[in-house]
Amino acid sequence: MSKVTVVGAGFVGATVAQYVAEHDLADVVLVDVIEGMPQGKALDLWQAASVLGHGRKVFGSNSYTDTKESNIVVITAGVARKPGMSRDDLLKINAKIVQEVAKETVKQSPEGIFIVVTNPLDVMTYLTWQTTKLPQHKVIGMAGVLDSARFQTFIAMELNISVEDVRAMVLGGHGDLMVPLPRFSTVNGIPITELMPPDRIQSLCERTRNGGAEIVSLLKSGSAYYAPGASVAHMAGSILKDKNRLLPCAVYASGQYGIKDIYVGLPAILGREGIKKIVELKLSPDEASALKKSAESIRENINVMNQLLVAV
Ligand code: TXD
Repeated sequence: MSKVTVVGAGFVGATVAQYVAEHDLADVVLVDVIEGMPQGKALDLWQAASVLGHGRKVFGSNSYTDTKESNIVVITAGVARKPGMSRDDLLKINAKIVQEVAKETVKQSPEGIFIVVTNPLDVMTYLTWQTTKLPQHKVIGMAGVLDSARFQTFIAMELNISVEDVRAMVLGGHGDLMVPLPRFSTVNGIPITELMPPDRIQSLCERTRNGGAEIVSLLKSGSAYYAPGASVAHMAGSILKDKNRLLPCAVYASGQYGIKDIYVGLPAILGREGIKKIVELKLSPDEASALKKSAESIRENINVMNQLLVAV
């Protein structure tokens, strides 16, 4: 029996629970600090199971003891940036939350694989690794699957073709400096560089980099949750079914691509034990320097976080 715990039963957390159950991947435990809310969403999702025709159970709880022996722990707990709040304020608040969640969940599931979703993503994934003291391959961040899904969707829209045939790769940090890779993005094996002019590709890359902000500005309050939820469920499926999918994930780099000792989005093979391998591609000088720049900005943020946490 597989069990997935999702901490933070907000928009992304509840959507992860929905897709994991609907795709018959595992039973789900939804945890939140708000009393009654995870229980209500879980009961609603469990009732949907009888209509949809799967047998997965969804429990809601305010207690970590209910999460014990999970195969996967997903961390979405955190707060969103509010007017007047600096990036550092947000970093500090979410770092305290993620630290607490990581500490409590790893006690219950010391064998689990952790998928981190809370922003700032690469830094929170590093913090989860630091806090849980788990091996690096068992702590993974979700961002690259989502950013690549956005790029894939924009490519399909541009060419007016089915998104099913589009595969794209976005590496680097989950922020303005992310690195979409048109050379490694194809429509059923045909590089998109053969199918559209460079200026159109550049504009799709730009839209991808702003993909999160585009949705925030349309929603007015809150941020994206369907595609993020689907992306987490996709990663969970590769782990639970030991599928060895090659997906861009935030992984601990130990020298790959010339990057060391930080979490950053790289192509990786994902199976039962978590990250089985980081795949190294030969990047062009421009691609390599964009990835380095993105990695340096993550490193700076990790340093800021460590200073903020020491100061508490
Ligand atoms: O690509 C990606 N990684 C992302 C990241 C894509 C989408 C969203 N991304 C980030 O995920 C977003 O910036 C946030 O940091 C998280 C969660 O986003 P969501 O939209 O789900 O936020 P909500 O709806 O505010 O949910 C957060 C929940 C909320 O119910 C809080 O009560 C809960 O987190 N929370 C806690 N739960 C447990 N324990 C603690 N301490 C706690 N603190 C808050």
